[in-house]
Amino acid sequence: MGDLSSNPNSNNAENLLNLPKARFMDAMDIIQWEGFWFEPGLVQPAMTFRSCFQAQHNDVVLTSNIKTGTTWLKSLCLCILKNPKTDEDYDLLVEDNPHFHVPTIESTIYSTKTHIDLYKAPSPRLFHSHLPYTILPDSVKNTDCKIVYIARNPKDTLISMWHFFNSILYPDQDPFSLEKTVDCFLSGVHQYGPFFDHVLQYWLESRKNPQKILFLKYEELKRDPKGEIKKLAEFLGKPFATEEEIDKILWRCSLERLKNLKVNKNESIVYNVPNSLYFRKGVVGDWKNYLTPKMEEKINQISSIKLEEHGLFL
Ligand code: PAP
Repeated sequence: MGDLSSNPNSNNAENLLNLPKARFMDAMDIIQWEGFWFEPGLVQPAMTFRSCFQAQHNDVVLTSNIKTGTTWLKSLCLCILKNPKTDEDYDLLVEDNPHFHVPTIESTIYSTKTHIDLYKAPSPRLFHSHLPYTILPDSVKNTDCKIVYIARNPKDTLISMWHFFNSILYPDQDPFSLEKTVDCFLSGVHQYGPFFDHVLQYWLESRKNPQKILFLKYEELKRDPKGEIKKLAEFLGKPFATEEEIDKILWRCSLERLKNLKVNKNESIVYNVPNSLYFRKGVVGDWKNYLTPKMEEKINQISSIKLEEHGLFL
């Protein structure tokens, strides 16, 4: 696809300067584009992706907001689509972190390693984006390629974000308070926010076109991993032949196993954070250990207006 940070459209650089800006938790600038907030460095690559990417009919596009189970989804799809069945012992996850094998398109500018040229990648091409549905390239929406979205309940997503932001602080930076993180999350002024609009867009599109978009929930994957991964494999056109295959993939992609692989320890890096930071607790309901009743109530209010009214319970 060429250099995502380059400017294929002379209007883009000018447009960038005119976009609304805000401070994200007093720590960094973020830019609003098409109703969503982004780290400044990601806007140009996202614009280029949107205007230049040509999807192929058998591409698989994984999508998600941040901290909703992306690493898990990438691992599962990698095993389903890319691990050759002829070699049972071959395991791509041992070779590198799932974020290396399945690039997040708009973030590849931060990559510390050379990524596979997506246009030349063997079919089916598998990649990921955190971009909202409305910003995806037209060719992704209008070809037969498949989209898989993973959603997670807002309270656990928020707690996961909070831990993540606090694990990448500069040496002299004060930790982010939970109060401030909750305010930020609810105002929508955070990376790929507003969270609720992001989820809702994919949810509504998946209901309109379930053959095209599979909407998965992190909590359902935890509750019924076998049932959900069967659904995923069938959607991807690679149904499992045996129960053993399912068990093997679930084990290979489990948090405990991935967390302890050499490639995810020892400060190895694919993007600009250590691989180990993608793996924390992976517990449903961890928010109960942190949120006050008042914070919980505020989040519930927005969830009920934004999501539950559309039949989406997270
Ligand atoms: P990203 O947006 O940076 O890619 P993402 O993978 O979407 O992060 O989310 C990270 C969360 O998924 C973490 O949740 P926690 O903070 O509540 O613990 C992480 O622990 C969890 N996670 C990562 N890998 C797995 C996995 N294989 N199985 C289950 N949960 C996982």
